[in-house]
Amino acid sequence: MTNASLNPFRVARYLMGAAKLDQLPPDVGVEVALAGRSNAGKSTALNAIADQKSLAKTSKTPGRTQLINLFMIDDDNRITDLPGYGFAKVSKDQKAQWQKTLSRYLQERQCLRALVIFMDIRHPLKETDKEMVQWATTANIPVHVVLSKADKLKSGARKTALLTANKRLARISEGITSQVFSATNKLGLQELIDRLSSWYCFDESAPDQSDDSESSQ
Ligand SMILES: Nc1nc2c(ncn2[C@@H]2O[C@H](COP(=O)(O)OP(=O)(O)O)[C@@H](O)[C@H]2O)c(=O)[nH]1
Ligand SMILES: [Mg+2]
Repeated sequence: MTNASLNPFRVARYLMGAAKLDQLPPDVGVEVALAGRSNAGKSTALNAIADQKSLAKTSKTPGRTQLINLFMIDDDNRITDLPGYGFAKVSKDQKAQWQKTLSRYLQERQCLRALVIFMDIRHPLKETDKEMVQWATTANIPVHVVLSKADKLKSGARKTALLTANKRLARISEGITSQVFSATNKLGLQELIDRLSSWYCFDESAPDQSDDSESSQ
């Protein structure tokens, strides 16, 4: 009856920003984390997934956030927006500290179900991207790679880019999935929503509101 059953992410809302791991909400339920270099199109993608204009702040100035931003889908399911890596205008010390936090998050967060890594389709698998993939696979976290801004390439070049990326990913680890995506023309949006949905535990039968009506009479 609700639109949420078509796109469960429509009800997503901002929960909090955490500068440190101990500020994260209790380690229960399911989290899927979004990662990528600054400017890869992660925030824009999140807005497209949630069908909201400004759920995640999109910015043309890369490297601002150093917070782990959490979005709540329902009581049990969250999306984690990891700070963009690559361009961050921070000191070496801050960078090293941040890498430590990130790798600890991947290794220790029990509710982390999967990692989605956004890469500009025109230049995927930069050194930092490969590092992310490696950390996640070492920690046994499934990785899904999103080749973003696919509208920037023609259909043939898009296919080639996907094939090439898949070959390179297969050399890092087996089982990594990937897709092309464009927030501009919604290419691959449903594929991404379906992929995310497969990791979450959406309880279709029970209302998640904490009211005491058990079911409709
Ligand atoms: N052409 C195109 N540009 C995009 C797309 N997604 C994001 N952008 C642009 O890329 C820039 C960075 O996007 P943003 O979502 O803030 O990247 P983030 O740093 O990864 O969160 C912005 O100027 C967006 O408008 C897309 O699908 N196609
Ligand atoms: Mg962003």
